[in-house]
Amino acid sequence: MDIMEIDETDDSIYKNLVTQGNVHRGNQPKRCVAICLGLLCAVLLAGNIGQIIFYMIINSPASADATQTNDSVTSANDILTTERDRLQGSYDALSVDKQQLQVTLSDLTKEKDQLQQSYKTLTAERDGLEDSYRTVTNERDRYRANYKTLKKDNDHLRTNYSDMQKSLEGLQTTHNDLIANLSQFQTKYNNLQREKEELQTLFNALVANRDELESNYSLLRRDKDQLQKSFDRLNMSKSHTEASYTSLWKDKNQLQMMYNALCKENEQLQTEYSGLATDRDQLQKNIDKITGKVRGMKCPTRWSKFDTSCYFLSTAKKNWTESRQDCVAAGADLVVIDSQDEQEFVNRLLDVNQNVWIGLTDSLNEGTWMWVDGSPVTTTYWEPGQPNSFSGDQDCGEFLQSSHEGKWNDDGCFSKQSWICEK
Ligand SMILES: [Ca+2]
Ligand SMILES: [Ca+2]
Ligand SMILES: [Ca+2]
Repeated sequence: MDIMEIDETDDSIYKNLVTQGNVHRGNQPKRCVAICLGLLCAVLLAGNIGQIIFYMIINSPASADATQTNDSVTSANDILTTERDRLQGSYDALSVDKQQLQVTLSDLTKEKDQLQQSYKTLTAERDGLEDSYRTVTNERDRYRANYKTLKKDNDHLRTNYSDMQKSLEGLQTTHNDLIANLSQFQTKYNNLQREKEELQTLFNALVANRDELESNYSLLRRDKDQLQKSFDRLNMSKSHTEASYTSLWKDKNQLQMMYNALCKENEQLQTEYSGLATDRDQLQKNIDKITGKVRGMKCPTRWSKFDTSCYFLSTAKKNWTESRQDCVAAGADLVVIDSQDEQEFVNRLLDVNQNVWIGLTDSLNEGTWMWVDGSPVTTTYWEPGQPNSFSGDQDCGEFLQSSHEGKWNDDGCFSKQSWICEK
């Protein structure tokens, strides 16, 4: 039940009260009028009866005889007596009714007074109710105004409620997401806890390192002062270097020009190299053919065949120079050993612990060993501790036979011993 229903109910109660008061006030005069009308009807009825009797006496026949007159008078007297008795009865009845009506009138007067008193009371109550009605009406208007305000507030609250409902649903979704994230965060928290313990261990180690670094810092501080001095010196050097840099920049430009010239020359050489490579390939083919033929050729008597060369082991003994001259006289030269297989072949030619000259010397440039054909010495088989240029006079190479592959030694070129030629 809302406020409007309260207002309407109060209104109807007031109207009923007013209507009932009016009804009570209206019934009192009606009852008095009814009683007066009843008394008037009774008086008229008595008048009519008297007139009827009078005309009946006047209109009776006069020529009748005395008997008839006496009979008529007797009859009229009887009728009148009867009528009188009846009227007397009616009168008595009316007197009784009158008394009753007077009693009733008295009662009605009392009742009227009571009703009058009630009317005054009801009027006062009505005035009070009217005041209350106005008060209630004012309150109703105030309540209506409040109701409108509350209705607006209610609509506003409903709108807010809808928004809050949506927000709640969003918050519920967010809550579910947060629950899911919470488990992830819990896992991450555990991982972080474990990492924290590891970091704590590292931290302790770092604290120890920091203490050590602090002691090192003092040392570094001292070194830094020294370095600062060095830096000042280097700064001076830098100025000199910048001057040198300018000079080098000029040289660089010149070199760049030379480089460009060399590039052109290189391109020409590249072209020539391509031509030479072609010639080399052709020559290689020719060499392969000749090598095949040479491998098929036999060596002279007392010469030994190995690969494409023939080897001669002397029985005579001469110094290194004479030994080489003998080889040259035979169209050969002292042996040049340029492979592991050749090293082992030479070793097999010799008797046990036999030493022979080979085509190895550093007589032109002490310490720089060369083969007699001018090729550089790449792979060597020197005896451990050799070449030692013992007494400062050992410039020729000799081969020392051994159980495996043989070893080399530098010896005085004047020594007389066997040699091995190669051609
Ligand atoms: Ca050789
Ligand atoms: Ca030497
Ligand atoms: Ca030596």
